[in-house]
Formats: sequence, structure tokens, C-alpha cells
Amino acid sequence: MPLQPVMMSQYPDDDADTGVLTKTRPKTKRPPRYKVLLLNDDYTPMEFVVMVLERFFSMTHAEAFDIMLTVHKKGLAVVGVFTHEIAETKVAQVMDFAGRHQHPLQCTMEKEE
Ligand code: TYC
Repeated sequence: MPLQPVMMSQYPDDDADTGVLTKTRPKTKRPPRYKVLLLNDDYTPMEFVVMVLERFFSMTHAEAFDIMLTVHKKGLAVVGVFTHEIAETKVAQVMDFAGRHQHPLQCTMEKEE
């Protein structure tokens, strides 16, 4: 029986039934960040604010004192930037702690642009 000529493609897998992948960049948007702000008032003792910054924002005493003075002089300061859930927790912790000590200290959050 005569052999039939067989045409082999010069390309591997030219019949293209496997390995066809279109590389598209997966949309992994990084989650929005939220600034946590501490506001000045005339009544909360400075030492209490320093304690709050040490306790809930893991600042050293020197860092906490510095940020407290910034709030005192400028009216407010960003004390940290977090995901929505963590920012919400920090605000709640500060507001609860201040309230339990009957200080009018205010802490809020806003979306970072
Ligand atoms: N202004 C306050 C005082 O003179 C101190 C203070 C600092 C209060 C920072 C709040 O977020 C604050 N006792």
C-alpha cells in the first residue's frame, strides 16, 4: 500500500484546540482608604488625647503628644488612614472611650481621594 504524504504544520498545536488564552488584566481594584480625623475642643484634657492616640493608634508617647498639639493648634489632624471597616472601628473605639470618660472629644472619618 503506497504511503500517503502527510502535511505537518510548522506550528505546534496549529489545530488550536488547546491553550488559547486571552490575557486580560484582572480588575483587582485596591479598596478605598479612609482618613480618621481627630477634632479639637476646649474641654478634653491634653493627657487624655495623648492616651487615646497611644491606645488606639499605636503611637509612641512622643508621636501622640506631637499629633495632639497639632490638633490643639490647627483644629484637627489626620491620625491614621485605613480601610472602611478598620476606620469605622477606630472611630467607634475613640467615641466610646471619650464618652465613657465624659469628654466631648470628636473623631470622624472621610474617604481619601
Ligand atoms: N484643646 C484641648 C485643651 O486645651 C486639648 C485637645 C487636643 C482636645 C486635641 C481635643 O483632639 C483634641 N485641653
